[in-house]
Amino acid sequence: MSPASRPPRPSEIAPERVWRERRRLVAALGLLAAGGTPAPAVRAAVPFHAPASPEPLTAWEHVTRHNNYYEFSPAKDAVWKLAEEFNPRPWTLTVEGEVGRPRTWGLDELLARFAQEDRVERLRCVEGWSIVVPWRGFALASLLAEAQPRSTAKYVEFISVHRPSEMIGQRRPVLPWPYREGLRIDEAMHPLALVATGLYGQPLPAQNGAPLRLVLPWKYGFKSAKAVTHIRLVERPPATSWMSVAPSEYGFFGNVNPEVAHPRWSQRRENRLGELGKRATLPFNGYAEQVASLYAGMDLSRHF
Ligand SMILES: Nc1nc2c(c(=O)[nH]1)N[C@H]1C(S)=C(S)[C@@H](COP(=O)(O)O)O[C@H]1N2
Ligand SMILES: [Mo]
Repeated sequence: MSPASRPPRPSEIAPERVWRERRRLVAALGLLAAGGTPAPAVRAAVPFHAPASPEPLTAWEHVTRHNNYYEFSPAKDAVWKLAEEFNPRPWTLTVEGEVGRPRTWGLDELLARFAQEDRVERLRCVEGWSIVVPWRGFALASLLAEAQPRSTAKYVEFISVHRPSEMIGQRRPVLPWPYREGLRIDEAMHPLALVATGLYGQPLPAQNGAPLRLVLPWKYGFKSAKAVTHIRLVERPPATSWMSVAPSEYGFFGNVNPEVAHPRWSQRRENRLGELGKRATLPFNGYAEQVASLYAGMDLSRHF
C-alpha cells in the first residue's frame, strides 16, 4: 500500500486530549470560529515556532506515540495510553550529595528560576530508531552550578520516579526500580545536556517523561532518564539500571557510535520515525564537533 492510500496508523492519530488542547489554543488565537472544526493547516498553527532546524522535525504523532518507558510497558505503542494515569504534579526535584547547597525544588520554582529555551535536537535509541524534536528546557549545568558541586563530585546520578500505583510496569521487576542513570561530571556540565520540560512548545507529555527529563542528544536514548526526582553528585561511577540487567549490552557512556555494533545488531543505520528506509548513524549522533573532546584518549573503535 502506498503511504498516500493506507489508513492512518494509530501512531499518526493525535490523542484526543492533545487535539482538544490544540483546538483551545487555536480558538484562543481567534483562528477558529466557535464550534468549528479547524482545517488541518490551521490545526498545525499552534502558537509555537520551532527554532530553525537543518532537518525536518519528527511529527508530534510519532514523538508521542512511539516511546520507550519501561515504567509503563516495554511495548512502545502501549506507553502513551498507560501514561494517562500518571500525575506529573505536584513534583519535586532534589539536588544533593557532594554539593555545598543541596536543595529540593518545586516544579514551579524550577520553571521560574531557569529560563526555558527551545532547542531542536536529535534523539537516537540504541534499538535503531531516531527522532528530531523541538525540546523546551534549560541547561543541566545551570541547575548543577546552583548546587555548588564540591571537588569530590566526579559523577552525577539521576533517579527517576518510583510510583507503582501510577506506573503499571513498575509492579513487575523488568528493571530494578527506580530507573537510574549516570554521567561523568564534565558530561553533565556540557552545554548540550538539557533538562527538558516540554516539546513542541507544550509541557512534556507524560509518555515523554513529564514533568522533566534529561535530553543528552549525543548519547543513546537510554541515558536520557525520564521523570527525574533526584540528582545526586557522587564520587564513584553510579550503577545504572541497564548496566545491572545487561552489562555487555549497555556501557556507562552510551555515546552514539556507528562503528561499534550492539551485541545483537549493527549500529550503522537508523530509522527516523516517519521516514521510509534508513539513514546513516553519525558519530556522537552528529554532535562530534561539540562533544568529542570530552572523550579524548578513549578508544572509540571499542567503546560506546
Ligand atoms: N525513566 C525512564 N527513562 C527512560 C526510559 C525508561 O524506560 N524509563 N527509556 C529510555 C530510552 S531507551 C529511550 S530511547 C528514551 C525514549 O524517549 P522518548 O520516548 O521520549 O522518545 O527514553 C529513555 N528514558
Ligand atoms: Mo532507547
